[in-house]
Amino acid sequence: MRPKTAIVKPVGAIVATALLVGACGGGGDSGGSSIAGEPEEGVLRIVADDTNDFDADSYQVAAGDIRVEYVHSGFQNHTLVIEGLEGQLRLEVENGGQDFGTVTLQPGRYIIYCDVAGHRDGGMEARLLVE
Ligand SMILES: [Cu+2]
Repeated sequence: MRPKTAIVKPVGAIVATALLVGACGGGGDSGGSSIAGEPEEGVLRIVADDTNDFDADSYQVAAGDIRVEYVHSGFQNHTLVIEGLEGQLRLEVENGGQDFGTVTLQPGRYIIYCDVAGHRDGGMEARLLVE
């Protein structure tokens, strides 16, 4: 029985570490869908749908060069821009498509929205925390 006990201890430590890492990385991602996956450093993934909404009310990404991935789960035309930085990034999707772009962001709080007429007023905006 003694060897068994000696093996169990290190395994327990590894599991505890994995749980801690998972807790730190999981902030804000309550979706749990396979599309969202693990948050990747420097990548901001946003999903739009036909209810004129993004898949979250707020997003978070590390400052610097950010690859923005805009994914559509519906059919309507949607765009993605950052308030005040409309000239730097404008992604557009429709019919379940995807669009990608890169933008450099300093730490701060931003608002992202869809600039298709009426969509932002209909709630198609979200917060973006860059830190
Ligand atoms: Cu839209």
